[in-house]
Amino acid sequence: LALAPVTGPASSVDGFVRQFLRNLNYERGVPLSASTPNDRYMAFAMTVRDYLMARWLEDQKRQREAQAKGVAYLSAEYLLGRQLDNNLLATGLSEIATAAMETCGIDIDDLRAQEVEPGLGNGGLGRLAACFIDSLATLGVPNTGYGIRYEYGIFRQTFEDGQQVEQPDSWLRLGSPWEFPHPEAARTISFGGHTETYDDEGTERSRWVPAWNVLAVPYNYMVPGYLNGRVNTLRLWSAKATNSFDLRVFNSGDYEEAVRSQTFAENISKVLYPEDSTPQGKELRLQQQYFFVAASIGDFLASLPADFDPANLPDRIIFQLNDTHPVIGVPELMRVLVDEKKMAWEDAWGITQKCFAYTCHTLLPEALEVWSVDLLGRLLPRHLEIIYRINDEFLVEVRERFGDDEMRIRNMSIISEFPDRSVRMAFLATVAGAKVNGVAELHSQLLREKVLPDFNEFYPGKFTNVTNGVTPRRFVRLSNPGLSTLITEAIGPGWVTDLERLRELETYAEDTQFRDAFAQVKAANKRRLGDVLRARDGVEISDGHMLDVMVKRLHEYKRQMLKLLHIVTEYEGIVSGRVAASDVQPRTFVFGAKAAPGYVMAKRIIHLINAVGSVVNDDPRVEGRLKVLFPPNYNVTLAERLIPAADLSEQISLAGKEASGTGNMKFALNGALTIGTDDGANVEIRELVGDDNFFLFGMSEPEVEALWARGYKPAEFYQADDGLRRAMDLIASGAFSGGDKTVFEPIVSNLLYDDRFMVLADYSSYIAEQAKVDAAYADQDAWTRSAILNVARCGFFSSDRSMRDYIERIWHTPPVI
Ligand code: DL6
Repeated sequence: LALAPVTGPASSVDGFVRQFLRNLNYERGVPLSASTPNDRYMAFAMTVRDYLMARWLEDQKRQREAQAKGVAYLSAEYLLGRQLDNNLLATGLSEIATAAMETCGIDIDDLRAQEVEPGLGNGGLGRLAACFIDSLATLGVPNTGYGIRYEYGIFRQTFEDGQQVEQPDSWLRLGSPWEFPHPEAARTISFGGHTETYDDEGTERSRWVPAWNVLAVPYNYMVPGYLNGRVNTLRLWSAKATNSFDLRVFNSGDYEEAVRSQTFAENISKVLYPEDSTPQGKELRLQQQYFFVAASIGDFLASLPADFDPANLPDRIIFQLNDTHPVIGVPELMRVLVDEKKMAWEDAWGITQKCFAYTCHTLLPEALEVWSVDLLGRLLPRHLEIIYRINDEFLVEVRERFGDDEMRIRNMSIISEFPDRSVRMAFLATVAGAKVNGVAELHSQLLREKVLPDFNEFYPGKFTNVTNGVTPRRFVRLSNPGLSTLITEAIGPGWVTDLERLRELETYAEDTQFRDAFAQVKAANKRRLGDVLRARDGVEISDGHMLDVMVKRLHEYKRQMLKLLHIVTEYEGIVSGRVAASDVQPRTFVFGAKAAPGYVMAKRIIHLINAVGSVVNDDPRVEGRLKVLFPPNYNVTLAERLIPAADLSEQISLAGKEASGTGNMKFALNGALTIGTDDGANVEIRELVGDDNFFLFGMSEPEVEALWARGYKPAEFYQADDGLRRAMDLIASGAFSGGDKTVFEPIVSNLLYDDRFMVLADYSSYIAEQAKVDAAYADQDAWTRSAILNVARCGFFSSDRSMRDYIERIWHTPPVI
């Protein structure tokens, strides 16, 4: 079928206005005079969309015709952030759109404020996926991002008495203008039942006889490249019941029973990562994983011509596994090839091993997913059989190579026997993947040497590194317009797609005028943040304060506690009278963090941050020189305001625990200096910006290991450091809990007697380095120079570069011209 001719609304203010009013009248059914803010936002977004439509259709056609190899990025999370500005930027329409809205008497900022961000991710992993698909579109590489259209994204965080309360995030309540549902293209996804063998003209074959199924309905989203006319697709699946309700039961009056199957099916895409501390939650999560992966693989296969030879699959697709969540795709592809396409097992396995690659995003053993054999067998019996066979054959190879080294075989088996028989998804991904990568140099090294050393030995060349990156479009060009203009005036606009060109700024670091202008941009960004926080949370940012920011998920390994001990130390110094308030460098400490709903210690730490904040902020002895802010519900939208305003970026995880970090890159690219450990991508940031422009503290990973080996006793560090003792004692005394010593006692005891993440061991080094930060900040001009050098030297951390690395080292998917 021929596509409609490539046309779109006229790229003029008039053309935009006409299309906007058309959308308002014909799509929303209202005249401008009677429209609500949501009507206007929806019509505006649809208008921007209209400008992308022709390109999107064109790109789909081009990709189909080119039959080029593409990337199917399989990710359970996409933390997209707001779409409106990004899409305006990609089309180059900002000025026209602003003028058009002015013509209509509408303030474009009011429209922006209407957009609810789709928070379909928890943190770094989901945001990385969103950066990657942006970069692939910008590079012109054919890509479909596949995931789940959660009806409720990451919870909305509020605080009650300083404690986290989770509210549902109903991001779809007012509709989303960016999605295109295709119920006609729904796929049936099966679960449960049993397997059987049958005779297929003399060959014994297996088949799966499922017990129940659901529909996976695709919702397409545009993923525009930056000013290149390219638009890729993000396809998110929503679960629907195959039978929406039982009319017979309904008519008999049992309304609940009549819609039971619908409720059950739709639960699958209801909410991002439901609590997995209950068996029910775990099962739902596995259902989610299989649901989106089976739909995505089926979707891709269905897009191929009817006579396509599956032997050629590796020439057409690479399925990138974003962590272990989509790994059930491996036995799914095997099932399709062997049971449905009737391929020989060996051929199917050869193909599968070329079609998948696996990215690991963690170093925490507890974050490497395992599924109990019981559960997997109940939900996906055929897949379990396939996994067993993959494992059997793999272990035969291991024996051939290493002999009957039973310990090693047990260590490498995809099926673990302890504590319960279960499937180690990271092992399955490693055995099946053409490549396995970590997300920063140090992480990849630790993955090879510590997490999967036997596999690294067994598969020479399979392991590689691709250091993460962030999209410069969203995280500099859009979020920091002041800095963007300054950079563009200095070196031209090319940096937006070629971030290494920021190097050209190095010489400007020596230019007084440029430094002044840079400092002014930072000051303006702080004022802008002040406006946001005042309107959002009713809090103020004080003039002349250093903005010291720690934003990331709340996890003990990330060590928000260490930051808090620094704040308490500063506070204790003042209230004890040992330090004059007037001698303290004024600082505003900003936290942003959500804790997993079931993570009790993380929630306690949130409570303590808020408690310390209320005491410190209200204590007149502090003379307003220390301030703690913890705006609730940290999300991409807030990050875009917070990061450009920051002076100091806190990246203080225990060395060897943070896989990479991406916030660290965003801060450095926006001219914040980092105080950090030698962990994750901090290592690479420090190497690039230079020791003089980075505040390094704490143990290195080998030092951490050595301390564990010696036997870590946190109480010894407590005893040995007066400052630490005073800070901990102050918390233990009930000073932040109205005199009640019990409230934060579990935190104090945990630090003293367990301290898995060695907060106390790194305390003194952290405090000493913070003193250097204070001293450095006192020389504003030198600080600005360092900040400029951070920007100039961090071009490496563009997700465009990450994508090029994936293409070169793993995918081999050139752009389609
Ligand atoms: O690779 C993206 C991001 C890293 O920057 C963080 O260091 C890492 O913690 C995060 N990992 C996860 C996955 N957790 N698990 N499994 O969110 O990935």
